[in-house]
Amino acid sequence: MAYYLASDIHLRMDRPERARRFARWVRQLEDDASLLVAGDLCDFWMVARQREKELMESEGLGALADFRARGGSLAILPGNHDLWICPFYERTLGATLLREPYDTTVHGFRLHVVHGHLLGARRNWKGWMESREFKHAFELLPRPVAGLLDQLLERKNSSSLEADERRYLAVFRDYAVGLRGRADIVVIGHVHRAVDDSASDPRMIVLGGWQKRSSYLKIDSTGASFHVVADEHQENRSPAVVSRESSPSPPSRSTS
Ligand SMILES: [Mn+2]
Repeated sequence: MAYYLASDIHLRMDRPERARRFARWVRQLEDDASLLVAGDLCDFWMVARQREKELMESEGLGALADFRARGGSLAILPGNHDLWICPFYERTLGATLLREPYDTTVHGFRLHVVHGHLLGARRNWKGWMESREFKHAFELLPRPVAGLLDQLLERKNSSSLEADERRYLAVFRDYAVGLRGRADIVVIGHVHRAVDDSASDPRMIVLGGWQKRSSYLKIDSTGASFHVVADEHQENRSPAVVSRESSPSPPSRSTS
């Protein structure tokens, strides 16, 4: 049975193409597959501004509900954007909620999974954005004001992106090294750039965001492979698939 990990899909109603791409991917998962979403399935915008009964109009969440209905199992580890709607995930999608750090053994690989925002590279003002007060304040803002704030944050995020990513990745690598001997693969999200340090011990994989491409880790009896698929609509060319296979002989440990 195949086990998949993805994170940072950042579903939101005003990005239907992203939801459609995610839904297409979910629909081709095997009926008996397991999917772990390692945080930020839904964007804060969607969490704070959409009523709960509107959420299921998202094609991405609909595809997850169908996946559950045909036998798939779904686990969600909350990220900094979707912490607030975990009860909704549990109730509506039948998801199992996980707490980080989450350790599990899959097909002989010892996995250690965190979303990544709590590892110490975060700016203080971003921590405040995760407070209940901020969410309540954001819910009450008139739409044009909320839209403006959303744009400002997006611009701020992209202008400092390079430096932020470098800072986070350095922290992530230190964190992964600290797990040597206890984990075979350390899986992290939050930073939207996909990274596979396949030669390091433990192997560190940053799952990457779904804003412009799709990326996921697949683990089955043949090994662990990380896939990054470019979006043909955005890149305006046929999808390029990057796939790295890890050693086909995982350490002989109990499989769960
Ligand atoms: Mn995040």
